[in-house]
Amino acid sequence: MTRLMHTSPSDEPEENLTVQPPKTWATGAPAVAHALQYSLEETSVRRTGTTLLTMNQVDGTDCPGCAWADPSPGHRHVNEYCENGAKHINDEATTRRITADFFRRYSVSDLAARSDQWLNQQGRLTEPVVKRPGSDHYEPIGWQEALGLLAGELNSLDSPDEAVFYTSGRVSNEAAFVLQLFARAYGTNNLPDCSNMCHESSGFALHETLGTGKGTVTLEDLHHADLIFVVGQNPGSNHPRQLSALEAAKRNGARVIAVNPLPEAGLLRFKNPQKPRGVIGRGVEIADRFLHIRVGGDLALFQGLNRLLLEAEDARPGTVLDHDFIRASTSGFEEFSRHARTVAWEDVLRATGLTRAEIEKVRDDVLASERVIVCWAMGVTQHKHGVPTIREIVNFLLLRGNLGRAGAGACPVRGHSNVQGDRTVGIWEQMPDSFLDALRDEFGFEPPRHHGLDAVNSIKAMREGRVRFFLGVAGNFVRAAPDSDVTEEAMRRCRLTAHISTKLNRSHTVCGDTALILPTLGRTERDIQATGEQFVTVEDSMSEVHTSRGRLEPASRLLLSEVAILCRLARRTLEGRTEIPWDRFEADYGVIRDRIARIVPGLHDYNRRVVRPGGIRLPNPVNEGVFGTESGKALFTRNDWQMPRVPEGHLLLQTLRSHDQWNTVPYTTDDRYRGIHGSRRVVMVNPDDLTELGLADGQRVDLVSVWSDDVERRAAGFTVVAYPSARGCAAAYYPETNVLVPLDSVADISNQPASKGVVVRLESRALAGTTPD
Ligand SMILES: Nc1nc2c(c(=O)[nH]1)N[C@H]1C(S)=C(S)[C@@H](COP(=O)(O)OP(=O)(O)OC[C@H]3O[C@@H](n4cnc5c(=O)[nH]c(N)nc54)[C@H](O)[C@@H]3O)O[C@H]1N2
Ligand SMILES: Nc1nc2c(c(=O)[nH]1)N[C@H]1C(S)=C(S)[C@@H](COP(=O)(O)OP(=O)(O)OC[C@H]3O[C@@H](n4cnc5c(=O)[nH]c(N)nc54)[C@H](O)[C@@H]3O)O[C@H]1N2
Ligand code: SF4
Ligand SMILES: [Mo]
Repeated sequence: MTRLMHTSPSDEPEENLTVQPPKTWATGAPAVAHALQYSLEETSVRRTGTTLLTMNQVDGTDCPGCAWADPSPGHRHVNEYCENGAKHINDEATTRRITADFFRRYSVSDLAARSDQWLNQQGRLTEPVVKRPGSDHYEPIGWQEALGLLAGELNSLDSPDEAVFYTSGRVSNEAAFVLQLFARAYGTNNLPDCSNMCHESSGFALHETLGTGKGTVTLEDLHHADLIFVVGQNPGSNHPRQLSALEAAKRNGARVIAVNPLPEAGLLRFKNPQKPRGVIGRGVEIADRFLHIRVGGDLALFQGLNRLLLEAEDARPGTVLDHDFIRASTSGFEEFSRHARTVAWEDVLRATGLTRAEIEKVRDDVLASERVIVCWAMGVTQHKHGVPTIREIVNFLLLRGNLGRAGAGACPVRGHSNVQGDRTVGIWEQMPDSFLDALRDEFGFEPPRHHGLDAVNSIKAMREGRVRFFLGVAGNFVRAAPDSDVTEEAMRRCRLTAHISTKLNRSHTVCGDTALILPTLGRTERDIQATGEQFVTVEDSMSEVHTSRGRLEPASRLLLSEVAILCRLARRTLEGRTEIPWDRFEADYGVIRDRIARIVPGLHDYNRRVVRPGGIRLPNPVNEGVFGTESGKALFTRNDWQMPRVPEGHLLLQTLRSHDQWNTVPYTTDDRYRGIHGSRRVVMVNPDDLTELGLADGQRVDLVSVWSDDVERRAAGFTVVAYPSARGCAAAYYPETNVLVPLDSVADISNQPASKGVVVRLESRALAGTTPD
């Protein structure tokens, strides 16, 4: 047996952990104080004022945090940000700097032994650096030479498909469009992105059933819904302003049902920091009903619920289902309903851990509601059966015509602030022919038509030597990806790895023969090009496209913007091979937007419309009653039973975010709402499971994942925390536990890593050393 034991570097002393009872409310006065404290540690008082006061305002800086939508211009607060948005923006606006001295002092091996948190804390990257073959140190390099190295490498590959270009959703529309244009003009669709690991399951399921990969609701819809499901989401930490929307909905009479294996603070009670009442009062109860579901149980829940709705219709024909809508606008109902009636209750109850009475109460809520919205995030998408689960959610919405009308619909809550926009402008390894045709017509070259590599397949291709060049823009690929050791080994096989980044992260320490770090402007910074000051544009989770303009002086005068780096790289690589005006793109981002306007439906007249207060709302055909599916109708689907099988003595582990991290970047070792302080190497387990497993609260264990290959994946040195997680389910933080997620453990159809459905056993540390290899 091969043993993969990833002791992801950790500088935390073990004895620092303290555990308090989880909080039952989120976002009150302590949250604001906490954000300001973090801001002041990272930056100066004046910088904090500049960044926070313009955040999410018309013509201000878009929050680089999550993709939650801003209220319409007349309804914004002076402080239109949350505690975590403030942390993200100040993490970028820090006054700490990494200079050439730093890389003389620390070798790549030294840096590889540091924790994610330490690497981030070193501050902003300030000049391009290179690690040359055979060396263990980065050293300064000029931009010209750096781009020459990249271009030379790209032009020496046997095929353009030996290169991959990864992006995260922090990238603006302008930079993303330039990157995909460059990749395709160069000859490849290898454009993996963070979305491959995030909402890919939503994209596939919604596309197939509704003909659009995007959510169908606006903030207004949320405010006017009667019933809102929040499934597999922790908005108190990850989309804090969603709580304001839920609060507004509740004021208008909505009920909220939270579905989660953990009783997350923000789902229970919310104190709105933007209102005096919110800071001092008891706050609003958010969830009227909390379903303490087992990890992976959501498909079963919605199947059970759909069955109950069909039976309610049988009992009172003509009163439950929206027959007109089903007849006129959907197909597949018969087959779906035949199958739904066969769902066995004992399976549903086992998979969900809920009682039938609980699910019947949800049915009653649904029957009492005209307008229903289902919100979901990673708790739903990151499962083997993520796609069928979302299809089943669509079935649920279709039954009562909860699509295409006000106050109702599907709301996949996106992660990165511009992850949705990047897809709109062409970052996807599988863009449809209509988009590629438009690129061809606009730019006069034939883009490759065969699909490119997504995140998981890129790793496989690197591992097999089929990919030898990796460029990452605005992310931390090796930490975000599953199977950390496998991914790192694959990355090290590349001839060249390069990253366009604002801050240091582990991906910079896992190098190909040659490695480059290309430092760039962040969103908070002034971006001045040949024609003057530039702004960029981004799209939020509700398809609103708006501007973002930085105000701060750049962290270093050697920084280039992402657009500038990519345009220069493209020009250098493709010299004379295309007519694409890279120079003009770099000088004036408006020229890029003019070209996007001619390619992306809905972004016509982009430059003029996007600067209006509130920007552009991209049309969603579903809301005009149009389903872009093959049949032109919304599709009911039949989803066969799929549940994770967990052998005796094992738990189903979900890997999740703490309150104090941005994806792969922990800011501190605290998770305030869950009451965990001083350590991230913890595993949360229900006390009854601990008793059954013969383990104790506070005990040291290794997490060992179980998969069908001969590899033992082990995350060593975790402390058990007794926690009210659903029975049979454990939770631990990402990215420390990514080593446990096998590269082959992916969602069916979407190929998204199944980061929330990892079968593990807990081995007490005393025994761990003696496990046979
Ligand atoms: N502060 C902060 N904000 C962020 C991020 C961040 O790292 N930090 N990341 C951004 C990004 S890229 C994303 S994608 C989003 C992620 O936002 P979330 O999806 O909220 O992120 P996770 O921490 O992965 O939390 C998953 C939630 O789903 C629950 N869950 C896990 N498994 C299941 C299940 O099987 N069923 C159900 N019903 N629930 C389950 C967990 O208990 C947890 O509450 O947040 C974005 N916003
Ligand atoms: N086990 C497990 N794995 C997961 C997940 C999980 O829940 N569990 N979640 C998945 C999800 S939803 C996602 S989205 C991915 C996230 O994966 P990524 O998006 O790849 O990771 P981030 O941590 O957001 O990337 C942080 C880095 O981005 C760079 N950066 C920040 N701002 C900028 C900028 O403005 N410009 C540039 N050029 N660089 C910038 C900084 O260098 C920083 O170190 O991880 C996925 N992986
Ligand atoms: S909810 Fe999201 S977008 Fe809004 S301020 Fe907070 S982190 Fe930023
Ligand atoms: Mo994400």
